[in-house]
Amino acid sequence: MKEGIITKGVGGTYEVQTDSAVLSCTLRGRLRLRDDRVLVGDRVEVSLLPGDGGRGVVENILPRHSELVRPRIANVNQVAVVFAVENPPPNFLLLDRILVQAELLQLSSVVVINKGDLQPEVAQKLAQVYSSIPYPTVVTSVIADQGLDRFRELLRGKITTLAGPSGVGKSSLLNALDPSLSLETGMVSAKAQRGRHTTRSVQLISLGDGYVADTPGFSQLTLSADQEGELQYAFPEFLPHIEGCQFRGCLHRHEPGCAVKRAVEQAEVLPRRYQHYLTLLEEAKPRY
Ligand SMILES: Nc1nc2c(ncn2[C@@H]2O[C@H](COP(=O)(O)OP(=O)(O)OP(=O)(O)O)[C@@H](O)[C@H]2O)c(=O)[nH]1
Ligand SMILES: [Mg+2]
Ligand SMILES: [Zn+2]
Repeated sequence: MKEGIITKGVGGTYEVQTDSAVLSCTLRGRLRLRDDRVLVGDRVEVSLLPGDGGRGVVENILPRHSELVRPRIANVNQVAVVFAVENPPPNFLLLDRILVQAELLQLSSVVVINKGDLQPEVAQKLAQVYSSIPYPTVVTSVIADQGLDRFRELLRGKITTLAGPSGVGKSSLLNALDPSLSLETGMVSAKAQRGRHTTRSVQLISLGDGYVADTPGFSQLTLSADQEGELQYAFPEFLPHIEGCQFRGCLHRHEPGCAVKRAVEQAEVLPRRYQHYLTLLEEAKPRY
């Protein structure tokens, strides 16, 4: 029996990557009973079929640590939020939404600021902002061959899903890390017109000893009303201040003696991040 990870599943055939090979596998009967029993990202035990050694049968699914709904992948433990310093211009609210979503799902995040070649100084400033939160942050450029080793380092040993708008260079980055991938890249507008993303199937790409999902759709954050009090903990830079608030249960809006607001005034918390906290809090507010 071999252990491996499911990297792809199409029409009942699953690709399983072991430490030595990529196997084309079917499922043992009882695993087929429910269609959603097996996910890309699942660690599995495989028995090899006699023959050239490239085929096997998935016998068991090992315990799943996590299950992401969109993209539907098991055992993801990291999100790499990718945005471009320019073209398309950064959407900071979207970026913070993704970071907050990742925090609420208890996934670790890394921030990748791509196209650093277009605006090197702006890119460095943005990198300072996010690394002070603190998130592991890297400025990359596929064109100037910048930050790619660091990015590879951040992916090591993890199952990472990429998140970020169309056209920021997610596929280009993965191609740069492994040219043999030949992932499709292209212009934003042309892609949007064809609406290509929605139909793409989930797939894990093996990079070093890590795996990456190049799927554009990371679930959009929708907060339920009962997450109102939880939201503050999804802003890591708030944490050193929360205890200092005058009122227990302070939501850092208009409450007097609020240590988080004080931290914003003293430039210890970025005003934009605080504004986004308020925006997301507003969305989570119960509607009576
Ligand atoms: N200047 C510059 N352009 C880049 C860089 N990386 C990617 N691009 C360009 O940006 C465009 C979009 O790149 P993609 O890799 O297709 O972007 P994506 O994030 O995968 O987009 P979707 O698959 O639509 O989500 C392409 O024309 C790339 O050549 C970079 O570091 N610098
Ligand atoms: Mg892409
Ligand atoms: Zn407060």
